[in-house]
Amino acid sequence: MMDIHWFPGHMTKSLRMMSESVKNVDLIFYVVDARAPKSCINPAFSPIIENKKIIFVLNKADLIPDDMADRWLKYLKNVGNDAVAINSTASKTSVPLIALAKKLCGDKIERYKAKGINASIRAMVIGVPNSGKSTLINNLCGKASAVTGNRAGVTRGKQWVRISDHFEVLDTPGTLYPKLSDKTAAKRLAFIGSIKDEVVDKSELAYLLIEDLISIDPQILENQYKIKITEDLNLVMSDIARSRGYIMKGNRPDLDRTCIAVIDDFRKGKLGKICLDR
Ligand SMILES: Nc1nc2c(ncn2[C@@H]2O[C@H](COP(=O)(O)OP(=O)(O)OP(=O)(O)O)[C@@H](O)[C@H]2O)c(=O)[nH]1
Ligand SMILES: [Mg+2]
Repeated sequence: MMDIHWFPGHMTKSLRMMSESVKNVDLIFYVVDARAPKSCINPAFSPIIENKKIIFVLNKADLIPDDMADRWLKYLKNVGNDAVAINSTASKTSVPLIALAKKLCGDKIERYKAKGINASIRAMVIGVPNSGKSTLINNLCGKASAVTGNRAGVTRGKQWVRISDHFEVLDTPGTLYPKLSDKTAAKRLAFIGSIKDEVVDKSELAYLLIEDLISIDPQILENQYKIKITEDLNLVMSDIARSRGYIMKGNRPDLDRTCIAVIDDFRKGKLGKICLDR
């Protein structure tokens, strides 16, 4: 099974920073990637955020089937959380999130107003790397205030961004588990780009990905690459290589290139709307 070597020291520091920041906020936007919501829920966050108001943001909902988004929202609500599904890349989609935040924390504004003070609701955005925290912030404020990018570790430090007269949001660097002992979560976090590509073996990752996809529905790969799924994953990968025309000298399939392409296709949503965590 794939071993992921990364930098737990760095993540321990992020968690420490997070526990400091939590003291100064009224509310937490807990951003999870809709393609793997369960894997994005970081057990290391729990002790830090207990006693805080939390809204789960099922982000990248455009990349999964609508019924899966509904089921995840229902699940998160059933276990006692507020939750909304959004596509942060489409403008103004965070309007319901702002309304919900005001509903949960609006009394603060009123309390301060009564004392003649102009207060703001302060929310903090947390989540694993690449889940779309900074994109959500830009959506909330309606302009590109935070730097975004389709890889882990784009945001390096925390940054307060003003959304409106009575609303401020804190962007934070993505935070992973201090120990990724949950292997299923680890591989799925790697599929969705939450773990730096430099620390995973992309070939191994691609085989794990096609295995996962086949177990969800063999048609995902069959339809996209016009191949027939068999038990033999090497054969499946060779067929994908041929289908994409990745052939080397001597008519050999270029498997390295194919592995990178499959991961890329999945990340770009070219394999269709897929939720890995059921
Ligand atoms: N399709 C889709 N893509 C999204 C959505 N939200 C963010 N993205 C993309 O996901 C990638 C990562 O977004 P960021 O906002 O940089 O993610 P982050 O959580 O701030 O990442 P770190 O700062 O590295 O922790 C970017 O390529 C975004 O365009 C969404 O709702 N739907
Ligand atoms: Mg960011």
